[in-house]
Amino acid sequence: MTNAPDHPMLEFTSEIKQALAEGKPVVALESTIITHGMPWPQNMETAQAVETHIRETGAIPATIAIMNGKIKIGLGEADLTVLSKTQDAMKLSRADMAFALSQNHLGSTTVAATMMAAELAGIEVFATGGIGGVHKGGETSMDISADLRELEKTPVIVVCAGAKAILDIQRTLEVLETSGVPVVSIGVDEVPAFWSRDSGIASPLRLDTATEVAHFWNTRKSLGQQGGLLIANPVPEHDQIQSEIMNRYISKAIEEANKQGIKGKAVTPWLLAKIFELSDGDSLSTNVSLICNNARMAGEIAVCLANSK
Ligand code: PSU
Ligand code: MN
Repeated sequence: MTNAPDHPMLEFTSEIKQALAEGKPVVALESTIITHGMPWPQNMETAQAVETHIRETGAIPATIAIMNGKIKIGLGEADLTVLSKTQDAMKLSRADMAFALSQNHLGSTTVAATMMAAELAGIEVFATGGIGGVHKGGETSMDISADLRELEKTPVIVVCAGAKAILDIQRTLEVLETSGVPVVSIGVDEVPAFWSRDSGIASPLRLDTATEVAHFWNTRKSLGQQGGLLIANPVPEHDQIQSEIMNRYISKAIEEANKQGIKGKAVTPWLLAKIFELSDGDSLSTNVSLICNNARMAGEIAVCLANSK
């Protein structure tokens, strides 16, 4: 049974509050993908489509953002429109979520900040597109996403489509292994690479069904283990972009980012926008497909967990 959460900074929709109090399945969703990951109007359409996919599994979607000094758990259409249209939202991670709350600044949550909010709210399952990780060249730039540290400490199941191929996937896996974070690919032996199903890198673990994931999670918890679980769910075959094609766009985008001196938080959104441009929008349709696919998987896992309680 999930605890009914009562943190003063959390603001729930009544549907989600009731669902959590009754132990019904709820899936958290991030909002950086809305403010920094996709252009208007596809960002809003995708956010709504993702919620519909979750509902179809029997779970309830909870999109998370920082608005009016509160951590909003569940956004209505008006909130979603504000977030989708604004150019002014802060991209928030562990380092700055409390800053945005204290300054009353509009902010979207990355994987790290969404995990923090989900834990506070008592939500165990979270669907996203891709996590942040070790950037290519990260061994010298030290650009390693706070998402990885968050996975180490925060007990949430994160369903993604693997590490984005703009990252150094091997080093990202090494950091996760050191941190004790299990990486489980669904139905495939290789870690999927976001836009492509194959990365050439063997997955540390593989499971085939949501039921098995729920059972693994419950087993981990019964051992008292802390931290998160990363589920890597490959993009549906008919929507993937072959890795050879993708890698060409990625190399070009990274070269240009280095030339322009793009640094810090700006790197991931900048690369995504550049790749969108280079691929003539194909990267965006693939992104939409994989997020919807992850939403369904996360919904199924949340339903299995609720049934196991
Ligand atoms: N994947 C996408 N679009 C995004 C992100 C990931 O397809 O917008 C976001 C997620 O919110 C992730 C963040 O947590 O990028 C990672 O940013 P950074 O590398 O700066 O930690
Ligand atoms: Mn970074």
